[in-house]
Amino acid sequence: MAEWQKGDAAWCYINDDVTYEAGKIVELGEDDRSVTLKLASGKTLTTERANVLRANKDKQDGVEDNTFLRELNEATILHNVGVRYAKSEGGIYSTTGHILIAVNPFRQLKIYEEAQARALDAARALPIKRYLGKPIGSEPPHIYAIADRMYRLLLSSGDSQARSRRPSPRSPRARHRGGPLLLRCRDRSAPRAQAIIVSGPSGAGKTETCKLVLKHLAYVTKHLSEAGMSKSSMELGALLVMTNPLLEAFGNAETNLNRNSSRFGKFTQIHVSKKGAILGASIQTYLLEATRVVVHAERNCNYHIFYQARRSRWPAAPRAPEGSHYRATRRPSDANKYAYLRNATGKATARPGGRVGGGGDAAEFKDSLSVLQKIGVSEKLIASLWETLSGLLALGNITYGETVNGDACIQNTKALGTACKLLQCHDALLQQGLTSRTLKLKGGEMQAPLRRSRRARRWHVPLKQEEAESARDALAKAVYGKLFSWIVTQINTALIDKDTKLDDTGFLGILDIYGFENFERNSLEQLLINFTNEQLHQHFAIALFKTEQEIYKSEGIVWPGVEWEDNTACLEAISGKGGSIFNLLTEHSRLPKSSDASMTEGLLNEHRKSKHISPPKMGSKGGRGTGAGTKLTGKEAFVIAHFAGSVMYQTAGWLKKNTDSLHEDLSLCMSSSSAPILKDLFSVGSINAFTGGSKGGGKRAGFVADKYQKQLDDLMRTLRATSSHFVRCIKPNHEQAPNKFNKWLVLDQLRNSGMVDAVRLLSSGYSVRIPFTTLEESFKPLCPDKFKALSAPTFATCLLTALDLGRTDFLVGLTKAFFKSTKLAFVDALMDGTKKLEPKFFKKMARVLA
Ligand code: AD9
Ligand code: MG
Repeated sequence: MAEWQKGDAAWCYINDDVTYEAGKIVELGEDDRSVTLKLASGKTLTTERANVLRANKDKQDGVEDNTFLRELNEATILHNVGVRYAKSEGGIYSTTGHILIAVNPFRQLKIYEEAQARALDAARALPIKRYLGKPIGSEPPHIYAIADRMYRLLLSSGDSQARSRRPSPRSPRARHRGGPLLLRCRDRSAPRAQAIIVSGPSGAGKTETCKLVLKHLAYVTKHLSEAGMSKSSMELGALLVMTNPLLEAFGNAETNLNRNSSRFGKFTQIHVSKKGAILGASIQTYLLEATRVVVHAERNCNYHIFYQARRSRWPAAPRAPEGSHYRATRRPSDANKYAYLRNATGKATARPGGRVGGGGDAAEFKDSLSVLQKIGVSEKLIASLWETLSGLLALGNITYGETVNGDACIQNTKALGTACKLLQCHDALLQQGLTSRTLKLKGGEMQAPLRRSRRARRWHVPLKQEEAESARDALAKAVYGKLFSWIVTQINTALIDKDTKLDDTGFLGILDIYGFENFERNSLEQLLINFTNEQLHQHFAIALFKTEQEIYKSEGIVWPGVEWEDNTACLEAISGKGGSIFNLLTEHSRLPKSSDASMTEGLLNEHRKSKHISPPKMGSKGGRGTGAGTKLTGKEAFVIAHFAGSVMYQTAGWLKKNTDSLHEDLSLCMSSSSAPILKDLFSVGSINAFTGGSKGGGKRAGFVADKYQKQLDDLMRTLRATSSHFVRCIKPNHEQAPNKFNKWLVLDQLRNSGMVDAVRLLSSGYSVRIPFTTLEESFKPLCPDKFKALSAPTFATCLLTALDLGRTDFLVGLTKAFFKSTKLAFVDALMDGTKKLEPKFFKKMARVLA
């Protein structure tokens, strides 16, 4: 770090609310540890040097690529992103190297649609067309630029056809910035697969971003279709965009953080031919939040589909096979009538207009229905689907009382009757499954639950009220989880022609996955989510290293390499061999007499000396907030030091969650249903609600964490084989309001998304990159004529050596000079004209030239 000088511009960390405030150094403490600043607010403040970061000059405000900032640190990036956000619609985007930062505008922008763009000044408009075939950096940052780059890279790694789509020679603008040179040339070594990884917290705009990527793809493939394909590329592109509302109807819900929150992770793979046509696509989903079906918090809702369907006629006209029966009604049934639609306060959350941008529940119901019909689901199955959803609501209305023996008994038999009718199952079977469970004798075979066994090899053990309620809810969750997987399977079937061979084709992958979570209470779901983010962070780091290496390589420079804090040890602690969290969880889930507390104790014992797992601090009450929970001990919670910060996990209920078992009687009851969908979903070898695949697998395949780990392993293997592109979505405020930029919230996300680490990586090498053109514009007019004719690299070398920069302080590439950040102040002073070029300086230049 260069020494501070009086008059230096700086960002001073004030507190978590204000974050950084601009100022100027007015005094340097004699102890070498403090500085005094005059802040922009007029205040004078003495603080530790550790709280102060270097600032850029004003003229650098709002640059498109954060790496163009001569001072790269978290304060300058935060400031730059904020300035851009306030300045223009397109300013929601900026880049850091090849990473796109997208700040949610929370309003409709005119930068996406052709029609809207045309209405604007054509030169400033940003439709898809503007980005076609353009290298990154030649146009302002945009998601279309990343989508286009991805598509071009995929084609350029293909056959000779790709050559004709090579980007046009770079504009002066691109040359000025240096741009990503690797894009200029055809890259035969690039993988035949590209992936875009979109991350960010809930409501940051991940799903909208992914939809824009799809829209771009549908646009570019619109006119491409290959002879011999039974489904044209254009149809498939349109189908991909079109099926989104159906998937969102089943997998998205209103939460207090996002009115259209995706409650599952999604990886879409689009197979593309060498000529650029879409051959087929498939969607893999992860970790649907099934609990939401039975319980949701205040200001939250159940899945959209339940409300959409209330707008339809289906509850009143079940089993109607005609499409005409599914009309939207004007008077939906009252949501308050259904226990599963009421939130934790006991009332249904008001839903003024359905899903955001969806046109209201009635219109969305029609959309969902029309997608189901378009993807070829039969009327019989559609009717069965509505009935089943309706049956789940009826199931939720079943309430329990207690018999004289203290066992559970169903109170409202009317709800039970409705549920049986809609789920088309045997009344007595369902009633029995909801109030008791069959225990088998060792070696005995499970028999039809109602049949009395002469050999008495089984018992019906009555459930207590709480157990019965949880059996009812487990059934609703299992049915919904399977329904969701079934919907995904139907979409996938429509998106892929079974006769199309996809083995050797390249693909574009789009990953829309939950961001890092740290709540007041963090449970197993948060561990799985944060484990995903830990894996993705590692992938990000490796990919970033590679990109950085390529930038140097494209400039003809050997990359010096930098230090990076590796998170492998943390990943090992969670999922590695031996006593990792997942292994211990599996072990304790198998032991009949184990408990959450004994698992937690065992875990902390195993990791006594671990840097990554520790007991909760004495008296801690929860995650990052003050928390209202009870004090936690080493039997109820543990802490993991993640790359994005420490998270305390509370382990109550983990063993139950991990086994996720629907008791066998209820499973059998569903498989004996005459409803076409249920029969299918609960038959042997049916869809696995968790993974969407079919049942089966190794001996650990039954546990939730193991299944998820396996699913994630597959995903990571796929991602590692791609060339990955990263989009970091940022939520600028909690109120989901336009034009509101909460600096602390944004800074927190920049840190959690690894952007600050990325900046550190960029700035610890030769982070200051000045294009030759800038050096020439600034210095050539000041130099004697004989230097003006020099080529750009020679001029840069002479100039920088004459500036007394040491051999290791800078590197000269093909289009720009790379500097150590320590030399920035000196270079800046010269470029500002603060330092004069003396005649002796030109003598030095001449000596270098000689
Ligand atoms: V969650 O983790 O699924 O809860 P996401 O997916 O990150 O979340 P989403 O894409 O659903 O967030 O965006 C939330 C809302 O922000 C959308 O419903 C839009 O109203 C708004 N949004 C997001 N991106 C844009 C955009 N580029 N332009 C306009 C946007 N509005
Ligand atoms: Mg989403």
